[in-house]
Amino acid sequence: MATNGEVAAAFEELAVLSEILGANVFKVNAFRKAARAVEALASTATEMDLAALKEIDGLGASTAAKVIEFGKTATMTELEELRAQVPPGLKEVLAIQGIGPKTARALWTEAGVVDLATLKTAIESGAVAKLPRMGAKTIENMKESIAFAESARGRIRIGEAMPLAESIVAELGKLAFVSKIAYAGSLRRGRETIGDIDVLASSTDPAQLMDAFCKRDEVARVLVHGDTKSSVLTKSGVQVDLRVVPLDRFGAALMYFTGSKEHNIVLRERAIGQGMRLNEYGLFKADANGVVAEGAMPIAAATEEAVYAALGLDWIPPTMREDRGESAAFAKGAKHPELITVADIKAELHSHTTASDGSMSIDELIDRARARGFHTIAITDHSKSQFQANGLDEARLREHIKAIHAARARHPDMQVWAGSEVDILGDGSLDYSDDLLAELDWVVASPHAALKQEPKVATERLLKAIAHPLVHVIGHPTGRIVNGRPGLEPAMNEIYAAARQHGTALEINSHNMRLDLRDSHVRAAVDAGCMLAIDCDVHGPGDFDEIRYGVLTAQRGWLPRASCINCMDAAALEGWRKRKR
Ligand code: DGT
Ligand code: CA
Ligand code: CA
Ligand code: ZN
Repeated sequence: MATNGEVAAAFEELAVLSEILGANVFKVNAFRKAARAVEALASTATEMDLAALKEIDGLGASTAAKVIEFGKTATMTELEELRAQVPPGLKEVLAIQGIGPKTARALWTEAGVVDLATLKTAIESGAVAKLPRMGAKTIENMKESIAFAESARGRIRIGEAMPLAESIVAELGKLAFVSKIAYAGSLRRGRETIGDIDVLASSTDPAQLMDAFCKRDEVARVLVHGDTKSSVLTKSGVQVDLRVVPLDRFGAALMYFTGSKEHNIVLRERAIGQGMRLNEYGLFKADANGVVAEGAMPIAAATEEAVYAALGLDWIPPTMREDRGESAAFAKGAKHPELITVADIKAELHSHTTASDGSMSIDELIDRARARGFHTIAITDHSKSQFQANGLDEARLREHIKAIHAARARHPDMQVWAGSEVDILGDGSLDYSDDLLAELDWVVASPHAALKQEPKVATERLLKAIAHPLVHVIGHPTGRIVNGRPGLEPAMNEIYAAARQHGTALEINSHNMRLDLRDSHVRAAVDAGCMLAIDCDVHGPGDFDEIRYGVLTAQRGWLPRASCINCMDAAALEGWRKRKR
């Protein structure tokens, strides 16, 4: 059964492809609208009949029929036709920051660009500069983005790796001859980018398991097909390794292949210091010369807990296995840090409705927040400078505040705040007057433009926003995009000190493309005594699910619950909000 996300993605691709092919704007918009409509649907689109689909706001006769077709064939005839007309390499051109479908079309039809390589040639030859609206600055930006994209290639975002690994583990795990299966490596440690996906399994029929793995739909090429290890490359260019290990050694193998390498080294040295040897087969007793007897049975190997315990340690969460002090913090008897989990998050404090660039109404957003078990939702649409995101001018914001406050009566069980994600302008001033900001319950201030400032200028800019008495949270403080753009590089120590001094929280934006603050920032901010927010920057219903990536990042930064405003109970959070009102 196709999910609404898959149907919406198909419509979005239809929109992009038809725009590249020069279709009229009504047609392009119809596809975009259909994508939004399906994405926002509470029930599964492909389970509905044609009549019901046509009733949905945003779907017409033709798009509704496409939903039906997608339900039956997992694709759309028109989509396949358009795909066949557009050079496949244009996808990577579109992935460059600042190149949308319109620009891609111009590059393709007027400068012969069909992929990244031809784009680079066309820039060098001056062909791109001859196109309309291609100033020297735009081209310079394009060149930087290309260089950045090339350097980042090879590591994929966790948001791409996780669903892939989870489907492999879930589906292979159902096979009768698979007794245990889990993903390991950097993915299990929750890193923001993943080099390759490592999967471990125990099986009563390893050969059959390897066959099943190598024959999966997403596999483009089998790199290695062995009895204990196979490696494949997926169609999207991701390498996945599967290793089969004995069931009674699964814990030791999982520890070894989860890493990090640095963490493993610390553990191995610890083992040696205690007269033992640790490897992927287990923890073994060594003799006076440090030698393990041939064929010796391990002291511990079946579970991670057993191996850690035999080393005198409590089980260390994978997100903390980076040799950043965890072996001391988790020594038996030490009071070790407790990690935040998704279940601890009780509020979403950065969200968008249809008033700016979100896909949900105020009521739907509140309903979805309640369904997550949250007690508080802050509605923070974009401010006026974000015109491309339909940012609200003063008059519209005042109307929006009224509408949000009116919604409270319909949702007395929820704490609903009228807020704004107000732009931090290039000079650190905010996009609305203080008078208007004071009318809001909640203010997230975020940098969106001018993200290539000198570090000194960027520092001053953020410090000004942090010190503003009406600002509660700094949203995605650096503006970086994972594998996309580096963002601001302010003097972070000054940022943490000011945030602590002014009681302004710093956000971990959970979206897997942002993860901003990143893990190392979180750790330093916690050490500096800051409060942090973990938010999803919700634009559509699916965005609530991004919280897992924000929580993994928080764990990697050793963020305690007490330092996270989203973990407060409703009254405490309200009290925290009011300090700035
Ligand atoms: P990645 O794939 O680059 O995102 O990072 P990892 O951490 O997944 O690294 P990967 O796939 O090369 O290896 C998986 C784990 O296996 C790694 O985290 C630790 C373990 N490992 C691999 N090679 C070595 C090694 O030479 N020494 C030790 N101690 N552990 C290793
Ligand atoms: Ca890996
Ligand atoms: Ca690997
Ligand atoms: Zn936002």
